[in-house]
Amino acid sequence: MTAELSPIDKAKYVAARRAVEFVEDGMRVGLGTGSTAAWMVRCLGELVREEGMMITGVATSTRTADLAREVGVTVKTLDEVRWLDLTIDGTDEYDPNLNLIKGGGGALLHEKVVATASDQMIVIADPTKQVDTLGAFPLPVEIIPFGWQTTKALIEEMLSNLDVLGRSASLRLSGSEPFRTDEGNFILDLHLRRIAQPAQLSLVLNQIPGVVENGLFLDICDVLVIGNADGTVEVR
Ligand code: ABF
Repeated sequence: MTAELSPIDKAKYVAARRAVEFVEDGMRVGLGTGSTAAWMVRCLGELVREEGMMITGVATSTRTADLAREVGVTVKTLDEVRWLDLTIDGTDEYDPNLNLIKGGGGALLHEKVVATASDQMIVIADPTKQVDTLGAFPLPVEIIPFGWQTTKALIEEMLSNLDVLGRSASLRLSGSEPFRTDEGNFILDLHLRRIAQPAQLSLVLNQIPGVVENGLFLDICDVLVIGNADGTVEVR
């Protein structure tokens, strides 16, 4: 599976390969979204096809569900499964406390619901995602389409009272149309550059009525698996 991989894909692959070692026969596993998580889904497919493991996956996006079925992993809904043994997902940023920014792929809401419904969350990443302080990656916030410009203005006003360096929000587009999440919502990307107090920001954002959820994953990640292009892996 690793022939002719670029260095970055090699790093993602080895992180995914190491993370699926946490998966045991019969487990219910939350399946993340993104290119790193896609490697993990392919690795799970190998466990099913080559080792006969029984794995039930709950996908965090339609594209992950499609890939999981394609590689032989049984896919069920969260309502069918109710609770998960573990979730394995990628990230856009991680800090030294294993706090994350997620949602660059647009699936943050399902990712947070699934991770929260899991005994354990394992995050797979490469070293390019590491930061000292969260915020260099624009923070995705899922909002309802109704009154989205008002919600955006409220968020920008709220940001002026918080300890962040940048204060602008942009509507994520897909071509010339607003990007739609799997729930039909919009995403605002907040350009903050440095988030000094992520817990406070997360709480304040989620109090705004038009906001559904934000991409700060705080105290949710239990294990971080970092893959390197030379094939080595670090587990924190
Ligand atoms: C998901 O996919 C996200 O929450 C994050 O936005 C993204 C990471 O993608 P990749 O692994 O392709 O960098 O995990």
